[in-house]
Amino acid sequence: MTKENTFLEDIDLGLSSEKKFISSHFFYDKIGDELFQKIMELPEYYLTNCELEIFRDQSESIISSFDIIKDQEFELIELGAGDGKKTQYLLDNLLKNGYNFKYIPVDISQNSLDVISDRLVNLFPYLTLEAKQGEYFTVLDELFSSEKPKVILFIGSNLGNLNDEVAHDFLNKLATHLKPNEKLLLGLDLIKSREIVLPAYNDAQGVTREFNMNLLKRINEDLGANFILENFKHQPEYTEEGFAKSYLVSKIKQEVYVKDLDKTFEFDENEKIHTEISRKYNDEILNDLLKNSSLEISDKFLDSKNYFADYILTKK
Ligand code: AVI
Repeated sequence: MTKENTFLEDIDLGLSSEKKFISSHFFYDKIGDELFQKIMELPEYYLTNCELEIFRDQSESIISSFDIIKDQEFELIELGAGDGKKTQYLLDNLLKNGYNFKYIPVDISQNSLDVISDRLVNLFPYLTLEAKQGEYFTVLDELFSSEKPKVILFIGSNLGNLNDEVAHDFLNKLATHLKPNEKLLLGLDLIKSREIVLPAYNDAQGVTREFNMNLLKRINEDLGANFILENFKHQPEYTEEGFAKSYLVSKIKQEVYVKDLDKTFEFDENEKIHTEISRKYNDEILNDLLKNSSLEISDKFLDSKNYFADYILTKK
């Protein structure tokens, strides 16, 4: 099945459903990638700076928690290439301390991998880097055929974009790839007050609004739909149990035609399309997700405001 077919089928499913939804992984086309880069630089989007601070100030302790023997060659696998700005602190420290490792960023987007590879190879001429393009688990299946010890990085609270059931399955699947005592470094945004969380998803410059609206633009452009963007608004919500959710809300009663489906979808006034979940966590929630898995929390690194945590999970 091609990517376009999946998009078409998923949009059909989501817009036909009683509670309308569009999967957040469709945010990330070229424009979406650029908007997300901008989001990460917004003053309200505290997640990036908090995790950056953890990596900047605590890389040495993080590396100790990996429990790696210095001379033994190991592979540091990062799921989701990002821009490398946080990981670079870890790489710098590993190189300075003479660790023998290969850094393997994994991403579905070859473009993202090219950008991060160029940046890091320029910064660290002695870094051994081998980028791998593909779906996480396809690449992991391939990588785990080698016997070398591994550490997996999954940072940026990317797990939070999955609902708890899917996140539980995802962690379980990751665990099956690790050998006893190998580590997963998992970066998670923590539960905190709505006064802090909501602005992160509703910034004053309107970048997050544009990011959310870009979904409708994509459906118009890729599937020949006639969404009128002005007829929808961006609406983030937050529940104290730690669920930040984003919606696109229809301002009026209206119909939208999707040419590639030859189908018309009706929207009531104030009807919502759910577009994203950004889960916030604490130890209890994470332990629940790890129930019946072979991973356990062995360490935790916090930023100075206690907003964000990088957990070290060890394979039992
Ligand atoms: C990629 N992910 C962790 C971001 C988040 O915070 O859920 C995506 C995002 N959506 C709106 N702003 C940022």
